[in-house]
Amino acid sequence: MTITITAFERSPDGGKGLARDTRVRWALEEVGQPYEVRLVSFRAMKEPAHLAIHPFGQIPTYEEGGLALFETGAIVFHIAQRHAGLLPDDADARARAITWMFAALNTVEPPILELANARLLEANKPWHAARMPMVEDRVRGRLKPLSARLGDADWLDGAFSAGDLLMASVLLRLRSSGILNEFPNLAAYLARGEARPAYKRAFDAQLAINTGRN
Ligand SMILES: N[C@@H](CCC(=O)N[C@@H](CS)C(=O)NCC(=O)O)C(=O)O
Repeated sequence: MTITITAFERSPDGGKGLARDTRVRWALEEVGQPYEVRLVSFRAMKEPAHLAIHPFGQIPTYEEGGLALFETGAIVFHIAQRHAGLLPDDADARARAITWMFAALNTVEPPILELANARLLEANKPWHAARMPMVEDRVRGRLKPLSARLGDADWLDGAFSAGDLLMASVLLRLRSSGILNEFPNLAAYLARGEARPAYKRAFDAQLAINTGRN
């Protein structure tokens, strides 16, 4: 059955791989599943045809036969459950990997998004400079324990899993802030994720669209 995902017709990041279709592409590449991409404009995302699949009018979505999903966490989880390569077979190890998926999206990503929004949308507000240290410290408050837990391991819990895929995807958004460099083991962890051939394929595919080279 053909898998079709949606992505921005033109991503606001110009192809840095921060749009969340990259996470879904990465998961599909890791498990070796071919997929098609339907590009959507900002306007089309808010129109009934897209809202029928994604109630919040966003990307990415995932369609396979009669199944339509939204939310990258749910999509990556679905891919990881259906295909070998992203979740361990052992039940306890699998539960721990799923825990890291939730930790990435529920615990680590929110302050990182807050920082991104503060930098992008609030830079001209009179209170911006006073607020930034607080927002950055909230990010450090998550990175410090994450860094301590990772230690000198390659991945968060044994072999690379969907938990690492989502955690690395979340950390990517910090690159331009420099904060990640305060935690060298996390910077190296992200670099390991980006060095995976599946990530490179996913990144290149979205870059090709965003630079008009597809
Ligand atoms: N929690 C959602 C967030 C989806 C999301 O924020 N998508 C962004 C692109 S990365 C989007 O579509 N933004 C446009 C909009 O919200 O209008 C997920 O993980 O899939």
